Amino acid sequence: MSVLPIRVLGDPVLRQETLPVAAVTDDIRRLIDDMFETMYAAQGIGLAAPQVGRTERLCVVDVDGAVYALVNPEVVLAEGPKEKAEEGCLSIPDVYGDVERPSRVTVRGLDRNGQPVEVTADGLLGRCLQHEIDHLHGKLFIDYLSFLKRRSALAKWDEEKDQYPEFIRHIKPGARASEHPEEEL
Ligand code: K2U
Ligand code: ZN
Repeated sequence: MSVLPIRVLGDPVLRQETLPVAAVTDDIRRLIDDMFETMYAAQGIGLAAPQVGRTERLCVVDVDGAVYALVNPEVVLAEGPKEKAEEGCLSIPDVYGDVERPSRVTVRGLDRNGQPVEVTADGLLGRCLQHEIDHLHGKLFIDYLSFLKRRSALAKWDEEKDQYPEFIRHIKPGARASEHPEEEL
């Protein structure tokens, strides 16, 4: 398994529509495994294929131990009151904004074995699923911000983006926050 470089805002791959996966092959399973490795190393709770430069329609999530690899996922039901919460994105580091989303979604797709899977979730898992599925259609959380908040977010990104030549963010393998920082000497 490999930790892959993450594509950041400005890379056109983040704005492309992904392609449905025709069959869940060993190559797709390898990509899924690499995406989990990359997500954990980046201390994320979700990751979509375009964020590692791939156009397959798939994402991975791990929210408090609720772990899913979803191939060709789609939201089949969005319900409940809209809820606003702060979001970030591994592809737009250090930029945050409040996003309003339906509080509960039902998502259908295929798992890593090509078997149908259906997830109904609210809370952080529900939000993460919506964030990741947006990625698969070229949509980013900043698109939901008001004009002024998006302008402010993009101004901040303008200050940060020079750290990522060619829109590539390199992640150190195994770069998890230590549980015992006092030991990090
Ligand atoms: O797709 C991504 O960029 C990973 C996102 C997933 C996410 C964004 C907003 C709300 C929920 C999930 C995050 O950057 S992962 C970082 C993170 C970690 C803990 C809680 C929220 C976000
Ligand atoms: Zn994101």
